Formats: sequence, structure tokens, C-alpha cells
Amino acid sequence: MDKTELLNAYQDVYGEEGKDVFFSPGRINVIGEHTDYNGGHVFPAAISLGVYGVYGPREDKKVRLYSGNIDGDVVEFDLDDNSVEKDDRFWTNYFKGMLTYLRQRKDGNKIDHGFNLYIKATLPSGSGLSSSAAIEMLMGIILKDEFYLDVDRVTLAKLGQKTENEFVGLNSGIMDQFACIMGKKDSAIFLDCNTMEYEYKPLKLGDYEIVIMSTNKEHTLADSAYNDRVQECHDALKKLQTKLDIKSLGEIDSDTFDEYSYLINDETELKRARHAVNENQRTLRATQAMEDNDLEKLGRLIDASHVSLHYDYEVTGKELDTLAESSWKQAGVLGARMIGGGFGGSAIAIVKKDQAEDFKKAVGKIYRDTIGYDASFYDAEIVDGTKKI
Ligand code: GAF
Repeated sequence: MDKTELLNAYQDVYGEEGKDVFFSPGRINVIGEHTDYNGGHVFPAAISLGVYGVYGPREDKKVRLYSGNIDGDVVEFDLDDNSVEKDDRFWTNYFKGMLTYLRQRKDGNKIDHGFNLYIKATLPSGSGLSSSAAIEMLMGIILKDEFYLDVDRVTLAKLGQKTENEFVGLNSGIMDQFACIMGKKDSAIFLDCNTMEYEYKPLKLGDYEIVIMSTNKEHTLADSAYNDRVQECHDALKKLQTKLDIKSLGEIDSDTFDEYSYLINDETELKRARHAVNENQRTLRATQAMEDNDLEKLGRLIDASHVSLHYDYEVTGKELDTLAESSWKQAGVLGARMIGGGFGGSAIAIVKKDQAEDFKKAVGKIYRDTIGYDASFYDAEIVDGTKKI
């Protein structure tokens, strides 16, 4: 989006000039789904679809937020009158949570005056591409830069997770916030969510590209069974811990899991844990396959991830299954799977560049015929994390 356009929009809303413009990307995830809160690995990348924010300081203590995507009013609250509390709008809480937790830190008192924000997203909300983490990290970087806060990016990612967990009530892991704020152009981030060690790996896909496909079925993770999945994995882990000295499912391989699976005397928990363990192993193998230039293998592992998310984790649904399964049948496709929390949202396919247009037409038609409305296909680049532009 054009910076001037954003500054003009800010001026229309607030009647004065904005100071700085920021961009916070959404993310895709090549592989490693529902592994983050299980102490496993993920392999996400920041994308050029995201959320823009124009900041302008105020002399008083008021914070004003306006979203250019929603036909609504300016949302206003005061820094000092304890009105920074959760409301029933889905988007403002991400700002409020970050503001609250940053103000609670040692140098949080540096946030001593109000500000206006104009927000415009190019990322559809509920699309499974991390619009919420993009907003959290946008707020984090804006406050860090404008108020000179002494806080590093990984800490901001953790505060974003805390916002989800404690302010919003979704027990999500760290992947989305980490990907949005730590993203690097043309690279994916291989992150061990157990140790928080990470490595950038250039996305070497040769003649192939990643096509992002949205089901256009909005998913609201807090309303979904996401928290149930977290709990089921936790319960399975507790049973394994009676014999194994582990802190997370990410610490064991598929063989060890198989050997000790007799401890999990509940079919649902068994399936959930099996996914978490196998998906983590698949993520390790997939990143290795990419390094070895074995793209066929990478593709097979991506397909296997979807199958496991369908049968064992049960988070796909008809829309995501239609996108993945119809992708598998197209020429020039290495692999396809749902990404993010599931229950709607988006999928990715790794498609031969010169066959991508035919691919979108064919999958788009099957989706419309099967589901009754259109899927959306997005062209996105892999970009750097949240920053001033
Ligand atoms: C959502 C969550 F926010 C992430 O933490 C992660 O668990 C993902 O679902 C599934 O891999 O995006």
C-alpha cells in the first residue's frame, strides 16, 4: 500500500498529519502445525500481506484507534483511567493487551502520553494468516520505536502470546507473533518452540512458488476447539510423564511415542498427541529435505501434514480439505496443506511457477462447485518482520 494514501487516510480521520507509518506482516507456515504449544518445531515465514499503522502522538492521555477496514467509529480510551480493558470488538483487544503489558514493564512509564492510530489491513481477518499477531506486533514495534522502550523483538513476540493467552483467552503458542516480528525476506524461520532457538533458512523452491489459498470461511480461534486441542495434548503429555522424563511432546520421536503410547488410555488424546509428535518429526525432515533440494519429499511431507491434521487433529473441515485435496490432483503441484489453527482460514500449495495460473483456475472451480462460494488466491512475497516504512 502507498504511504501517502495511508497518511491521507489518517488525516481524514484525525484532522491532522500523522507522524510515522509502520507495516506488520501476516505469516504462512510451510510445515509444523499445532506443534508450537507442544514444544515442537515450526517453519513459518512473514508475508507481504499484513497490517499498516499510521501513528500520531497526542498531548493528552487519550488513545484513539481507527480501522480503515471496518465501517465504525474511532475507538477511544484513556491511558490512566483503567479503561484499557477487554472489549467485545475483536480487533481492539490486540492493541489493548500489548499496551497493558508494555506499560507494566520497568520502563513502561515512558508511555506517558496518548496517541492516534490509523490501521489498514491488506490481510483479511480470520483468514488463518495471523492478522491478530500482525496487529499485536504492530502495536509492539510502534510503542517500542515511538517511546524508546528497551524491549527486544523476541520479548515483544512473547508479550503478543501473553495478549492472546491472558487478554483474549486463546491458549495459542508463539509461532505467529514470532513469524510476524522476526520475519526475514525470502527466508522461513526454523524455530524450536521448546528452546526458542531459531535459524533462518532461505526458501529454496527452485521453479516452484507458494500459492496462498483462503477458504473465505472465517475462523475465530477463541470460539473454536483450539483450546480443547491444547488441553487434550496437555492431558496426553501428563500420562506420558508418568514414565518419561519430558516437558513437552516435542521432546520425543515417533518411535518413543509409539512405545509409550499404551499410557494414553483415551482415543482422542492419543490421536492429538500422535499428530503433535509426528508433525514435529515431519518438520525436521521437511527442512532437511529442502536443504537437500529434495522438493518431492518436502511436498510429500506437506501433504502428510494435512492428512494428519485431518484424521488425528481433526481441525481441517470441508473447506480446507477441498482446497488441499483438489490441489493434490493438479499438474505441477508438489504438496498442499491447511495452515494455521484450522477450522477455516487458509491453505498453501507449492506449485510450479509456470502452472500457477492454471492451478488457481482449476482449484478455484472445484472449490466453488463443492462449497458454493469462491476461494481467494493471494500472491505474496516473503518479507522482513514488523517495521517502520
Ligand atoms: C494458530 C496459533 F495462533 C499458533 O500459535 C499455532 O498454534 C497455529 O494456530 C497452529 O499451528 O495460528
